[in-house]
Amino acid sequence: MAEHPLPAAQTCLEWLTKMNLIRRFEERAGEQYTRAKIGGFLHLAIGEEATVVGAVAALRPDDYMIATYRSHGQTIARGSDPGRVMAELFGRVDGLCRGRGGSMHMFDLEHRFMGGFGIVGGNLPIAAGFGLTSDYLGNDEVTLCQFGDGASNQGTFGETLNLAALWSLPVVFMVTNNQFGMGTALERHSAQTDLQRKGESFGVPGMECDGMDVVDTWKVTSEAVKIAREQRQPVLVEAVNYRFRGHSMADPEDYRSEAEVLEWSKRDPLKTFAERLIAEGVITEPEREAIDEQAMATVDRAVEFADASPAPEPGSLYEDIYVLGDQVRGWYSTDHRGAGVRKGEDLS
Ligand SMILES: Cc1ncc(C[n+]2csc(CCOP(=O)(O)OP(=O)(O)O)c2C)c(N)n1
Repeated sequence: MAEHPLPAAQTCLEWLTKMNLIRRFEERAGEQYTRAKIGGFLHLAIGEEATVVGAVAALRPDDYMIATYRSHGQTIARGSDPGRVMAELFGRVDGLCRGRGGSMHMFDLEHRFMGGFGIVGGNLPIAAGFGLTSDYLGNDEVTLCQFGDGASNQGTFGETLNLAALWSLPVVFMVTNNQFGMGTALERHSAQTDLQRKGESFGVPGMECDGMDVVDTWKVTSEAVKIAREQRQPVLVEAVNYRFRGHSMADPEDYRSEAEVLEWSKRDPLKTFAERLIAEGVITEPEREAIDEQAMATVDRAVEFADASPAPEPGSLYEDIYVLGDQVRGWYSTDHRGAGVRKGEDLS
């Protein structure tokens, strides 16, 4: 793929700073997980920072973004405070979702980051819903929906792309092809491995970007966003990248060789972008080091902030629940009258 000229120096600096912060944040999150500060699952996107930052750079602040359970970076890139993201990982009250969501369910309405989503492929129909909302309201906001290569095999993929094309919804679907769905390699789970083509039969045009190159990701995503915004046409973008860590923190990684990881790590998006900026005279080596130190200091503060934040009160467990005991009219809730199936009975 041809190398694009760099954008303005200020933009390059911004991207490098964000990618560096996300990398350090995730490394530290992994460390905190092993110290049992973080419960549940933790999916890191180390190696995928160019895809995250390049895609976010193509959006306006009033555009919507929705991603998967692997979305700490997206949240930070959209502008959420790293301290609040770390506090969410720790399950504390100052977390973005007051500690209710954890790693997989980041959410920040202020920055229009509409989640973090744990169900593989479950975020696609929701993205179509945002697109339909923009259409209904008659504005030109675009939705960017990121999901994995594995998710492109889900029924929701076809259902959503079909409706999005039929209803001309302004949604950019970005399939992040990090080569694996958990431990299953792309060629073992998808008949069509040229993922950008998967929307063709629905009338959704495809594009591909080098997800290890922040400039290419930004360029291609910007083009897709422009089409969605101006022509009301959904687009599918395949971002080809690689995750350097396991699927989640508990992954023996026996489905790939060390040599393969090593080969891809030569294209480490953070390292290659920093080296390019130095080679083209945008920054100096000491400046790069200063950016890294700044990132580590921000992450130190984020951990301190999360540590100092209290756990939610046990009594708050019943807050934000849609239906409570005496409002229940169905058989699907806990039945306080004891065991036994009473399907369809009215409990009142
Ligand atoms: C509907 C559903 N099925 C299965 C799972 C379990 N699961 C979690 S992640 C994952 C793999 C998804 O891979 P991919 O879409 O490529 O995303 P990646 O993890 O590589 O970012 C699976 C099968 C789930 N969360 N939801």
